Amino acid sequence: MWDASFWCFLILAAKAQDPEKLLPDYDCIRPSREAPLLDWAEWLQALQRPRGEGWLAVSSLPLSLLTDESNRQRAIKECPLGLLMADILQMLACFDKLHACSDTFERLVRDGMAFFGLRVLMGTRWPIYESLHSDVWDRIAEEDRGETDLACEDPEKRILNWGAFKRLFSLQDWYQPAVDVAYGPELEKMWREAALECPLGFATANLIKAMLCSHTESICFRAHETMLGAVLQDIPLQRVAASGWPLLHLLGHVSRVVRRHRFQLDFAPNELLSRPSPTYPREDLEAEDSLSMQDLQALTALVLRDSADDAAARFGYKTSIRLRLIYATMAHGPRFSPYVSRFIGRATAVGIGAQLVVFCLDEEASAECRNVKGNCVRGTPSILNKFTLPLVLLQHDFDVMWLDLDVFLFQSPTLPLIRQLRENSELELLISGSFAVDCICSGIVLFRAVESVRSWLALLLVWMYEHPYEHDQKAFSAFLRAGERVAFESELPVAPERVPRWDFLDPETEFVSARHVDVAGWTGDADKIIAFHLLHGDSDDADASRQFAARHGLGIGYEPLLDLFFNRTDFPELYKTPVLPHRLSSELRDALWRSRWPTPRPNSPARCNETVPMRF
Ligand SMILES: *[C@@H]1O[C@H](CO)[C@@H](O)[C@H](O)[C@H]1NC(C)=O
Ligand SMILES: CC(=O)N[C@H]1CO[C@H](CO)[C@@H](O)[C@@H]1O
Repeated sequence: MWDASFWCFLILAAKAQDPEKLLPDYDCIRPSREAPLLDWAEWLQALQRPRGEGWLAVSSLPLSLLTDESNRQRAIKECPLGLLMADILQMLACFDKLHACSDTFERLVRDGMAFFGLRVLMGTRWPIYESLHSDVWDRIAEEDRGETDLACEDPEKRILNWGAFKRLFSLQDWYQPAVDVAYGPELEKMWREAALECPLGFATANLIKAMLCSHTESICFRAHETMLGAVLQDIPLQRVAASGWPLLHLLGHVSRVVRRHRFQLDFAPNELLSRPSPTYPREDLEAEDSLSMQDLQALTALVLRDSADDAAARFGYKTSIRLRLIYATMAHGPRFSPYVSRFIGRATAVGIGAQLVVFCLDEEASAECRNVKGNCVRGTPSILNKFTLPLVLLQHDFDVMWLDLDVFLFQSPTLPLIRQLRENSELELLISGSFAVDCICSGIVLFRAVESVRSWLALLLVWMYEHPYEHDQKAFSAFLRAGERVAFESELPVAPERVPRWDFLDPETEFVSARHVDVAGWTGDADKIIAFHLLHGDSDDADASRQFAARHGLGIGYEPLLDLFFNRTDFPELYKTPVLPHRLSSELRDALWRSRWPTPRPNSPARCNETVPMRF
């Protein structure tokens, strides 16, 4: 049997600069070069079918292979989370049969879970937390009570009425009452005592706080994850289950609610993190490229290179600023995909259609894009793709301007970009901002094709990949040192002096946002607007963002501007000519004016920061 020290192998491996190790394949879904011990991806898929058939029933082959010690050694290199999954199923089977093997497997499972922690286990597709929420525990609950009072029902406990806290979780809507206790004065004043007096109650409070942190100020996530992990590492799982604390259930729930992406990439790690070889594209290697890379490569060969070079020649003739500029966006889901063809139509009307690449993350987006003969790259839904497509384009020496799909172009951004870069040719990254505070908004970003931007964006992508709860814009801001925080300074992988030289795009009149949040808006001359960001909600798939918005009353004055601007069957010329929307339709004019500030932008806008209490 192997033990916890085997996990050290993984720690050492992760330090290497191999792209495959920097973006680890936790779910074991990437094609492997050598013949694997078993088809992990196929097993994973079987585990994800509706539960009816039973996890054990679809796992007999993997489980029998993994009883062999040398196979386990291979498995820990090939697919450590698959091995952990197998051990969980073995453990539950042992407990179910009241067999002595339960101790061995319980120990292995606890060590494996401690090694990976909440951050990884919340993101993986292996149903690790789901399987821990098992009815096997109910059947053994009576057998295994230790001496210490893990249930904390004893009224002599001093710090908190733990029993009352525990019973909150049987309420229909336990969230707010549980948050109130977790952040309450008792736990704030005496968290060390609380950890000793009732470790599982303390762990539960930390899990709730990790959940709140992950969608407010995520910098505090790690502290709570550490506290939770420390408690769970010491207490056998059967005792956690028997204590009545809902941890084994909540782990799965919290993961579902806060995760914004999975460990899945459409581009291969080396396509993302390495520079293409000088002889690229090499036809003989084409078969090894990802589907997204094949699409992009075809476009690059056919049109993009020429379009970007044409534009560079056209706009750069009198200046030292030569941008080989590609515009990029992405779309998926029923709110966005239907508008892909009109987005492309508008881009073409203002003169940048040939340089626009659309990352089509579902079938409808692809169909819309193909219909208008756009430059389409196929992929699958993930917020990570907001970073992956620009990074791959940068690796291929294109400058990239990212535009969220909920941006309505009034005019081509190319000239304003060149003007700003001519004023300060040192700038490497330009980004849109808010009107009344100096917060960045990553809906519109220019990445210049220079090494500092490439390596910065690569580190940001790796960070996002490894933190499934992280919000893309917040991470962007933190990595630019633009006010928001996702980690303490010493934990960020980019040193301040390695941050690209960046500045805001004009947030007052040119690159502006709808006043759905009160710090956004525009002022001045509407005819000078370049891009209007309609702020049509979060592009990731976290339930938490929506729940948080609903609870905190965000989105006051919210209007479906995306539909208003992109669903004008009455004004087809909006998507065929560069006509300005407010000159065409009084409805659009009124909508635009509702975001207008009567006053100029404050000379010193409020500092961009957020504060959430950070307590254990
Ligand atoms: C656009 O408008 C049409 C007609 O009003 C409507 O049927 C359709 O659902 C709208 N599309 C979206 C994506 O809302
Ligand atoms: C926009 C915002 O919340 N700004 C705050 C940043 O922090 C300072 C000092 O803590 C506050 O005074 C600001 O209001």
